[in-house]
Amino acid sequence: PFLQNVLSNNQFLNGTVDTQFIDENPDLFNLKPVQNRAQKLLHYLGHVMVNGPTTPIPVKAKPSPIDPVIPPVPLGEPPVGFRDVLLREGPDGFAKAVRAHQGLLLMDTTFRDAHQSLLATRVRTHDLKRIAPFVAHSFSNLFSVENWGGATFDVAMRFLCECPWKRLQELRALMPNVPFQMLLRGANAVGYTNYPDNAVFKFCEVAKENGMDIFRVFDSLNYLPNMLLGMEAAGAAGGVVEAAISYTGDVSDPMRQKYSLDYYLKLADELVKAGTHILCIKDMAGLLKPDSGRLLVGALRDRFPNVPIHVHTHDTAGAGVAAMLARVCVFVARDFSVWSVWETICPTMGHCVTCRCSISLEKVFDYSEYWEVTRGLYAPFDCTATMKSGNADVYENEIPGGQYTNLHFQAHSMGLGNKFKEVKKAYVEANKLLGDLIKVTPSSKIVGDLAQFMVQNALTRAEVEERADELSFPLSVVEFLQGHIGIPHGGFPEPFRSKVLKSLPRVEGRPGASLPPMDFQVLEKQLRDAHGDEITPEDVMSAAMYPKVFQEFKEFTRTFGPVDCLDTRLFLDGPKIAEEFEVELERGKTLHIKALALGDLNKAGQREVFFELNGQLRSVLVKDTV
Ligand code: 3PY
Ligand code: ZN
Repeated sequence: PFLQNVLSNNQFLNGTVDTQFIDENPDLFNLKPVQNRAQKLLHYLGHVMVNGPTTPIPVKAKPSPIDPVIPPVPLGEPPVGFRDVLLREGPDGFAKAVRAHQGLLLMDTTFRDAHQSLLATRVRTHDLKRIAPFVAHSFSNLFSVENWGGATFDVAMRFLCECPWKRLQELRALMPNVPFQMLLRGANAVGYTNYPDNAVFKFCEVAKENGMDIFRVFDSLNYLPNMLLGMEAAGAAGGVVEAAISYTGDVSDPMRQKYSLDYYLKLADELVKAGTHILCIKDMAGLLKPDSGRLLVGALRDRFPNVPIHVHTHDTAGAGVAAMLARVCVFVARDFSVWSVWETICPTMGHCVTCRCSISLEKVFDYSEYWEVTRGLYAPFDCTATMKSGNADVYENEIPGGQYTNLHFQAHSMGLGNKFKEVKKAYVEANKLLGDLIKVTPSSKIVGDLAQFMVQNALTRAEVEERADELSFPLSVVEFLQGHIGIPHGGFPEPFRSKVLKSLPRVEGRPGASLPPMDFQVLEKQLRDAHGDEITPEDVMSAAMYPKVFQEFKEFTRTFGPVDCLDTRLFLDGPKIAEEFEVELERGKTLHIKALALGDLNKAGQREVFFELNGQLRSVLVKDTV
């Protein structure tokens, strides 16, 4: 359907209206905002046609021209799923039901961790929404869909120019039956550093109100006080608390004593004592080999017979599936995505479904097909463009899945593709310098920053140690040593820390405890003054987490309108000349657009871009910055 407004309404055009017409058809008079939004979108498309994508593109590849096919979805409501148990019986009852479940339960990570690891977190709400009803209908017995948190919050606003909260709301409406799961970085919420406690609490509260169910809470140093804070915040919001122990080292290697079986079991004791509903082993780098997994998960199962155990792993070295299958008999819930082969994500759903679990393999084929083709749309971000094989060197460098591909991109974009090996070696050395850390966001970024610093300045570990008091280290490294993200297991490395910090202040204990609370009323007022009265409680939380990114996102939307309604190919690449397409602004409000021509460069360095919008000629002037 074309855009419906009063000027295209037959009754109005025939003059057969009475005085109640306006009252009965208010939508038809909603002219300006629609036209305004339409004009802004033309401006965006014109901008992309002239200057290329607004989002940074790591790989010189175009989105695939093939459109994904959405598998058929039956009419009516989706079948009842595990969310029903949660809504009826609350988090405790849900946890009991999960533990009592015979057979495997799966969490699908495709909507979050998989594309965070493989496609630089770039999958847009548009493509998630298209497949969401299929997931709700076909995989109603999933333990959960992980679709939020981690890096998605930041990237949605920063690079996709869309609102992360709207993603959550829209997916919730389309998948009412499957529990949603998010990744909460403990006291770092969805950011890279500790926030004031009340910001973490408020964040969880708003997330729960918007439809989040299960909060996987971790801390990048496994620092217990930070984990407890995140767990408390998720629990107070009414969420299911899934405390996650970040796994590093190798529990079956007697030479790796720092992160031994005993270390993990003691930490698990604390988390269970604190009342976690579910206990997770978060193997973010894919280090859990079959034997180590059997040992660790088996020990946890024996120790906590009433607590559901959830295992998350990655497949960087290619052993993820083997490791998962080796543990089929010992654990309850596991994470999968549809993408795998040798990549840095979780093992494929298909592999697992062939084991004991009640998911239809036929449906998994359809699902994989959709994502395989959709993945082609994100070719400019696909790690396989530069990374051609998996690598068991991850057992040595312990780089988490998302960071592995990220560092690879970075090395390539700096023309240092052949230096990736060097960066990974430096990463190992940087980790030793910092005292052998758990490495996951944000501690992994700190190790990565130090590694790059070492490569750029051609420094060995011995040289860094020796010259620690005179080198200018990356800020993230200095702040880590100051104690801004908590205290690592075994304490800070000395004398390295003292040499770097000299007289700089040190944070004592849990950082959030000494941060002043955030004043949300003041923040809301500032946002209203800057952006008008349409600021929502969700916007306030976006600004609390990422003030600058939020401001830029609002400014972008003011200029370019709601770009989240464009197809991904149009969003990234713009239309070709003579291409015709439709854009659904909202239900029932569809724009019909045709790209007509690109004008010559004028004296002011601009080009006029011509479109047809719902049959009318329109043009926009765009500064050519290329
Ligand atoms: C994140 O924090 O975003 C992660 O995915 C950690 O594994
Ligand atoms: Zn992960």
